[in-house]
Amino acid sequence: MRDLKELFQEHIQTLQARTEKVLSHTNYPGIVINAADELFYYVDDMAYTYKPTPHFRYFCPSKGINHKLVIRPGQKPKLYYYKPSDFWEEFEDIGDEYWVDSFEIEVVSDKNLLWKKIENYQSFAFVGPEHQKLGNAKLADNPQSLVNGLDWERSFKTPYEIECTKRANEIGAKGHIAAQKSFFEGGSERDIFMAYVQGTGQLETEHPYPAIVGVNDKSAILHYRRKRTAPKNGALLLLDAGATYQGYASDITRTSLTDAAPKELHEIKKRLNEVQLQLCDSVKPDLPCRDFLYDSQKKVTQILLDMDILRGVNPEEAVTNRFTRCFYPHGLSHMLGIQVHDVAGRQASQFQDNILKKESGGIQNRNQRNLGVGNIITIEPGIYFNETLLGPVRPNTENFNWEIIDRLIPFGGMRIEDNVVVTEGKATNLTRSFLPE
Ligand SMILES: [Mn+2]
Repeated sequence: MRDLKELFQEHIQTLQARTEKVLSHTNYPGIVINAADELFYYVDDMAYTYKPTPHFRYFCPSKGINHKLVIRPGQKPKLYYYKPSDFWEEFEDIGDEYWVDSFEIEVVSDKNLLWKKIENYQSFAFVGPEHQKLGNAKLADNPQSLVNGLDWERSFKTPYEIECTKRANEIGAKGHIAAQKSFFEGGSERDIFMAYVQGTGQLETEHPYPAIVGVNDKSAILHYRRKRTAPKNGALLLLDAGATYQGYASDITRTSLTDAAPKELHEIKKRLNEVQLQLCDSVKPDLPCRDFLYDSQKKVTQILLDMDILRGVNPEEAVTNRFTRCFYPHGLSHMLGIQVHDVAGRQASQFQDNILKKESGGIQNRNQRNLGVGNIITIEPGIYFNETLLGPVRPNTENFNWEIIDRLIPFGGMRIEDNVVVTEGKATNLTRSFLPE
């Protein structure tokens, strides 16, 4: 395996070439990318957890605030590195990290001076927030076609980015293993979450999104955030939690069941796992994600039919009639990268805005494009028993088996999610090698 430095050097060369292509198409002489300042709570001197602008992070792994990056054809990227003299806060030295040699670096200790320097890049495109801080300088404020062009490129991951995502999966998997142990030992949602944090060795602020730790019925709330101290000794755990490596996210979901869970749930989990692995195996270049969602909806419906939870319809009808949506109410897949729901999933082509908006059975996938080599996507089918979704169809006693459904509602539901790289051959599953189950 090549080391990270070598991979990064190749990454930055690729990004330089990609950016030059976007610049020549959009007729800007260069780009200034702003990592952005901190944001503060209302009438407070406490700041939100800081994340640099993703466009900045794509080029530069530095986590610090206010840095600015200038990309021009034929020149090494120039990094204005913000480092004031301050005794309240630590502003880290650049150090000798693997990425430092790839930039021409100028350290600037004053924020206003930094903005003054940017004003010299007249007629460049400016990417990121805070364009208003530029005063009278004429830089184009986030021109849509240029941003689309860069976003599109960003959806094709370089070997460096794939390696970072792989490492983020390795870290996340350690967290999942520790969390599952806590669950099987009777831990509460809060105990399980603490075990996850400990297992990853990362602070919560370093995780890519707030972990979803749902025990029993709470597992059916898709973005459930509370971490309760009770109950303990749950029957079902849905854990959707990731980690990061140099800004790149993993996004992993596992569902665990104890013997106290109804036997139907054990069977559904076994079947859902088989379906999820089949879906991962069918990932390939040119696959239209909209059809892929439909395929997953039919496969999930088949499980519900085989288990006699749905009746008297075929899978196609169940999707169209929106019966499937009552159990599987979300998309199958999204792009994954620096952003957990990464960019360009709804772009039809490089310089077009997000225009792909097609539903399947009342559900829109975040990813609507045809897949391409280098895309990293999630595959995350689910089956839930949630009164909010099922209440409106209760009058239908012909197609829904309420005897089983009502027994399962107290246990919530399940989802299984892996991160997959599209390649020319068999897709690479970045999750299963670290977390087989
Ligand atoms: Mn996801």
